[in-house]
Amino acid sequence: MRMNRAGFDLGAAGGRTIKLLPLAIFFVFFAACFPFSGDLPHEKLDAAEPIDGPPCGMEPGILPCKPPLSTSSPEDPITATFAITDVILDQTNLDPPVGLDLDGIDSSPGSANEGQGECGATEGALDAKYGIDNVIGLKLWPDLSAALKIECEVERTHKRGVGTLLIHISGWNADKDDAEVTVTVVSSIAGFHRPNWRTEADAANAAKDWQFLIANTGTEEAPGYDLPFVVDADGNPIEEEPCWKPGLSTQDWFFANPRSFEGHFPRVRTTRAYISDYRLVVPLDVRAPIELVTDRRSVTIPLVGGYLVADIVDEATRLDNAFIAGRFRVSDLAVAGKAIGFCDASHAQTYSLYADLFRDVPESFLEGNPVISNVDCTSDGEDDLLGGAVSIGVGFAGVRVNYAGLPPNGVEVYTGPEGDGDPLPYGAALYHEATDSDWRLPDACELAALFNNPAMALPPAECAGDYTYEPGAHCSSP
Ligand SMILES: [Ca+2]
Ligand SMILES: [Ca+2]
Ligand SMILES: [Ca+2]
Repeated sequence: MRMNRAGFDLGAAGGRTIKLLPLAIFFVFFAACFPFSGDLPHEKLDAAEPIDGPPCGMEPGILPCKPPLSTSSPEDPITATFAITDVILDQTNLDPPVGLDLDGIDSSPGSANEGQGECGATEGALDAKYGIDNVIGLKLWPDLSAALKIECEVERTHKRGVGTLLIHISGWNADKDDAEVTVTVVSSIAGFHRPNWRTEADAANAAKDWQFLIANTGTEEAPGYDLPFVVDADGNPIEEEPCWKPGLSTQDWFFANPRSFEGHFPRVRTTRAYISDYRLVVPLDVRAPIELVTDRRSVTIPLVGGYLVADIVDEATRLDNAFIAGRFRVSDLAVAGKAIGFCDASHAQTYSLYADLFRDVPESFLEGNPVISNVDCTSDGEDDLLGGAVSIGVGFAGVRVNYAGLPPNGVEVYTGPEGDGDPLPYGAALYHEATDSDWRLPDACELAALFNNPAMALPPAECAGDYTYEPGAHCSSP
């Protein structure tokens, strides 16, 4: 039962479970006239008959071609879970930058369409080499990175097992080409170094008396943030965080955050991923955004026509050259800006300058009606109508780890030690709805306002210089 609850092993869980899937959520994808806006590249036919479709191949900026359907079988046995590491937002020093040529137009310097941007946007007018569209990584983020250290914050939080993004592949034939694999993306609520666990059932059994709690970790002097922590049956914290030992990273086990699930099913899940020459291609649904979480801020990434791409390398022990790319609607970007710590409303108008790809995203687009180019610009800077979309590409790597399932007993808000009743300083009640037992994602501007302390939105001191995760003392034992 736990495996069904966790949702990862749906393929193996039998037809009864699969019938319960809300099919409409998982299988609706939208079509449009732009390359990569939702349509996968046409598969190479077994016969030598060419068909029209967006360009595909192994060159930078485009998606690899989908292999023939005959490469996949419903019995494909391989599953693998990877944890993402080394997130790179700032693309300044990367040549070429990560990302896709999302519009099929090369407006890079020296190209025939040099400087062509949408809606008169100035910052988004120049593509990178190969026509790659990544305005956030090349233009917006370098301007912001002096004030924010998200890459460092993500690393220090995810390495501890909090918010770690887990990419789970199933239905893989273990070969270099597979036309159909299922990919699920969830974030972890806690991770532990457990060399002796072998299966998800081991994890569930070991954790059957554990409590997964959400509590404020701060003190009166240094107000903190709501973070998950785990105690055993005697109330002792379980602190053996992941060790990330090279070559032994599957000794690290990660429990999924129930936030990543709708009922018993993962929110970010597709059966339409494929693998071409060991390059994984995963279409992303704008209505099921990936959540990137640190211990003091968070960002949801609702990409229109987004993809996750990654090379599966070293006998499937690592992901390399991985990225998420797509279109970020300006209105969504304004919301995300606040959650990551840009608390001044005027930033919202600024984002319009970076509009790159198309003028607006009408609802009809999401229903498969490609009418984008008929929509007027609305981002004139003189009203609150924020139009357009901004291109993004976020690079990362991945390490093979193990998936422990959902917390066996769910997650509770910590309200104080038993018999005491006093919540911790700045207790969870400050920032949770009374009925909300999920971990609410940190929102930097909300926290700064709540504590009347703008410093709450600033990066942690240890992110001022080069940061490297130091595994705990328990990791030095053999
Ligand atoms: Ca397959
Ligand atoms: Ca462009
Ligand atoms: Ca382009």
